[in-house]
Amino acid sequence: MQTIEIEALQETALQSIAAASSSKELEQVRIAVLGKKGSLTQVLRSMGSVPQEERASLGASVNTARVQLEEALELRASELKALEQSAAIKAESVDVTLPGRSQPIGSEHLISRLTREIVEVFRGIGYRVVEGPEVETEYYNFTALNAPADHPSRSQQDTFYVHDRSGTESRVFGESEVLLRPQTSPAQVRVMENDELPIYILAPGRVYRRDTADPSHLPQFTQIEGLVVDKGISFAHLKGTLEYFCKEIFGPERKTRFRPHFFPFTEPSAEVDVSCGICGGSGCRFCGGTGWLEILGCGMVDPNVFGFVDINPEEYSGFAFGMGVERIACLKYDVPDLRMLLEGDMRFLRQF
Ligand code: 2NM
Repeated sequence: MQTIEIEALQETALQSIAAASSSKELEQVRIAVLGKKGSLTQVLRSMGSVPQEERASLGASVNTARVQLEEALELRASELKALEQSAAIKAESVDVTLPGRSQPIGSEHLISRLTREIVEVFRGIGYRVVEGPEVETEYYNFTALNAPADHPSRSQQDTFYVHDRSGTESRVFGESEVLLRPQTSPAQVRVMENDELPIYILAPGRVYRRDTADPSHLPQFTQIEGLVVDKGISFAHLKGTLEYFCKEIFGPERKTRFRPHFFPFTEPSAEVDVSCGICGGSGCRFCGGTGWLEILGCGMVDPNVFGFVDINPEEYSGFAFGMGVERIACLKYDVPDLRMLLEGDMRFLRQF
């Protein structure tokens, strides 16, 4: 081994160090030169067999080569580390100038909110909420509510009956045909059958009627019915309760009036009107020139209904009422068409 060979080895190694394009490649160069079996390491190991007179100068050359290569390796390592770090940062970087993706925030629908508000008014005066099935039987929906066998609301024209798969036979449960409830009162009948007296309940929920959608009808809507059964309940309690409710929901400036009406399940019965919010009662197109808008039906529970649920009408009396929430929403917010509530047009819904 000659000094000149060591210098050549050193030169080749320096070139490899300069050419290494990654830390991994550089590490391989280091192992090839300075590792256990590296080229320079082998030279160092063979120093013992070098003749005495050459040993000092050859030793110095080998040492110089080792020191220089170590320095070159260290320098290149830090260069490559810096390059690799900035490449990694670039690869992971986020362009903060890009426009963000907006997350539209939903909100409670007008009908859900109004249902909740109406329920809150009655909870405030001691009513509790009950719910019942939307698929009902003719017994709970009509028979127990004193609707005669030939009452028009029982007909296929007015009520959705559930049929079998072939669509030819009515579905029957026990003795009774199965239908989509057109009112929530069957839930109240179940309460009168099962619960302790007195009863102060509110039954909100979805109901179904065979009507074509138009400005004042929907085939499916939200109804709220109320029922009180207690000792000594009179029509005065009914009037006071519903007048209080109207003031809470429509505001103290709106007036109410009761008109006699007929329902099979109440006697006497009445419809309640609230003064028109557009004209204030003088008459306009919104109220059909009458100054009044119809908002609910009500009455004293017919003793025949009590007969079906085994309540003694000599001991107890009660009143009941029912209203359509979509209709109340239109009258409260002066919306001319019930269908607007269901169209999902955000320009409309955002106003409430
Ligand atoms: C109405 C109008 C009048 C009503 C009656 C009953 C029950 F279960 F007690 F018989 N629940 N709801 C009732 C009375 C509903 O809706 C216009």
